Amino acid sequence: MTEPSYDQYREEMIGRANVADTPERLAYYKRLSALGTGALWTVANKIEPWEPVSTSTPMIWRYRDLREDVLKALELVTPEQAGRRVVYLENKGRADVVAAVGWLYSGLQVMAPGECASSHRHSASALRFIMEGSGAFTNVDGHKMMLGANDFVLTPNGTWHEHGVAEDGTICIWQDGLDIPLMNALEANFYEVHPDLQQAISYAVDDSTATWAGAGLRPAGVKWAKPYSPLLKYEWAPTYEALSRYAKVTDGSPYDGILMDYVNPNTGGPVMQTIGASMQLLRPGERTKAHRQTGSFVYQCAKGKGWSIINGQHFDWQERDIFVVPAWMYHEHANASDSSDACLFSFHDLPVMRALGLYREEALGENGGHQPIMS
Ligand code: 1HN
Repeated sequence: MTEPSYDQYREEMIGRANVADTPERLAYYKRLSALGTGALWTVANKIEPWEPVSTSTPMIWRYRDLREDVLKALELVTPEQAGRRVVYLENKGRADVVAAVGWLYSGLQVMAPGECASSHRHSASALRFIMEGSGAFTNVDGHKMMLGANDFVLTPNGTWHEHGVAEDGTICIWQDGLDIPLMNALEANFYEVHPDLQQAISYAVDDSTATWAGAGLRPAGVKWAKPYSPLLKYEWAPTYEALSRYAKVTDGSPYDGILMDYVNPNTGGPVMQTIGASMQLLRPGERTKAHRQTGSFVYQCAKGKGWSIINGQHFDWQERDIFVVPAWMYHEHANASDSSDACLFSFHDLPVMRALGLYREEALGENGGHQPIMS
């Protein structure tokens, strides 16, 4: 067995640890280790990097590569056996915590007509982005919702939820997004199966969208005290219309084109406490400038085609492809079409960054310099 060496972390700079290994020091480190301790200067530079060093890798999962094997799961397991019939996305650098990027989990769930998975709840906050099929539904705390392609749905932490597909529907595939890795890192993750397996439908179908998605209107006298959005389903048609209308009156962001956040209509803030989500539109031929942020992002192309450059790597994407941007990596997006829009759905952990006072954003300057962006 080779002896450990700490020389690799040395830095030739005042204020940083710079201690060479000597036989006497190595023997000392060994004694400390046997006592369940260590010399901070051997690890200080590693645990205090100058800036965030993500262990996640920029990655893309192309739908045309995955779809057949997602459908194959229908033959291999029932929702009863599997609990959730899902193919999850594993980041090369995050396999140990089952993350797609950073502290975010993502997977593709498939259900056939007439199937319904059992109701449960957990500390993790969750969302769905519907990819294909008709007749999918979800029931969140008794609020049943019918789901169509590109609809965005919340199942906030602590809410009972179950999903299924109506008898007269078609095979449905949707993307799940959760903060499970974060909940496990915080050692705060609980899970419960609903005592009745299937929960009752307690409200009119789609009542949450009917109540809270009014264009700039709020239902008078309706109180909402929970820490997440009372609007649980954000439909695609009004989302795309909002982006298209906004695009007519703004230049948009140099880094993101026409970017709109899904919001909690009760507060104007993010949809859930730990996960935020956005939809952005890149106009025909649009190419954005590079920026980077603290926080991790999972993108899904909802419309059109284009490419992104993430940490210097080029990724071509088209409808339904999913790709990730790890924390503090420069990224820029481009619409590959000169005649139609491209839309990117994304979810991220910026609410966590902001709540903890950790949010930062920086632009890559023309000359390669870095410029902080205040927001
Ligand atoms: C979950 O509850 C769902 O509700 C999907 O469909 C994926 C992955 C890990 C933990 C809980 C769902 C999940 C999940």
